[in-house]
Amino acid sequence: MARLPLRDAAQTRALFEKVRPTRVIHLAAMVGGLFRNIKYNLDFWRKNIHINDNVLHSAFEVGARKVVSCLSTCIFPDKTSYPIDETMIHNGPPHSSNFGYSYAKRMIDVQNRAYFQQHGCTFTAVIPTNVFGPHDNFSIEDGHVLPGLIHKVHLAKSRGSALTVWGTGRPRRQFIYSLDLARLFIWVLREYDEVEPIILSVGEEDELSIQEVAEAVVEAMDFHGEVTFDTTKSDGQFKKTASNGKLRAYLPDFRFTPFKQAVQETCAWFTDNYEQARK
Ligand code: GFB
Repeated sequence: MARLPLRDAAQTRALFEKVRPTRVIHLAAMVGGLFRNIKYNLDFWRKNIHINDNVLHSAFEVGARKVVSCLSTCIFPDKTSYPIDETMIHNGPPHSSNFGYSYAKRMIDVQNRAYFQQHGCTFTAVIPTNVFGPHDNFSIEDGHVLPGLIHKVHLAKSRGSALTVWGTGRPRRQFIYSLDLARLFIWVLREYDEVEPIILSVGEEDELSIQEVAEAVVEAMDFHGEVTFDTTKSDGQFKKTASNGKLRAYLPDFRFTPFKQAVQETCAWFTDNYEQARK
């Protein structure tokens, strides 16, 4: 995967001048799981603000017809009613663990509205829940919970040691398989014409506890060792239950890959590609 100099305005502009895209899917970001966010709020804020402004403004300057950027359900207010929907992004402070990332991502929505107001641009954003799948970042320290647990189980199996799940296992999350998310991105790019963002999520009823997620990984990896919980580690936000009502109004028949199947496929990919996997 090529690394592009998107933190630099001139180099980003030069890239867009060269390619002159008519449609842009903007995924570039500094990202990480809970524990990376806790450590680097300043870097998450600065890097993402620079990347987002450079990408959006370069797209505008070369006349791109559409830009679809990527937000996240972790940017929603921490203290809120549930389920959370697209109208609630700016209703209160995000969880303190990832305020740098969250405010930087919220500003994409502000910027999209401003491009529409001043120039009539169709720059929009999607709001996925926790994404996982093949080619993820399986780093234990920096990555998200699902790839982190897959890597930990792999190591526990090879060392004959216990699996340690961080936190209490009680927080709840909705997960989306990266292949499902990719299909939905293409739909948004082609068919979704609102500037208002749209949540891309499985239903509220499909939300899982971290303990249930660990159990799914243990089963998929055929792990028979001990499972412990390190409650000295942060739980992060307890939950961020999102409504997929808007998505369902557009796409009532979209079928998400069943969670256990998606976990199986991701575990198999990691095991088969252990040497090359990002970790
Ligand atoms: O995916 P994750 O790191 O991020 O999940 P968030 C964190 C939850 O999983 C916490 C528990 O409740 C952790 O205590 N957990 C258990 C683990 N074991 C592990 C492990 O081995 N690794 C990790 N990482 N967690 C992120 C945001 O929040 O959500 C980001 O910080 C991002 O900004 C992402 O947007 C989608 O869901 O808590």
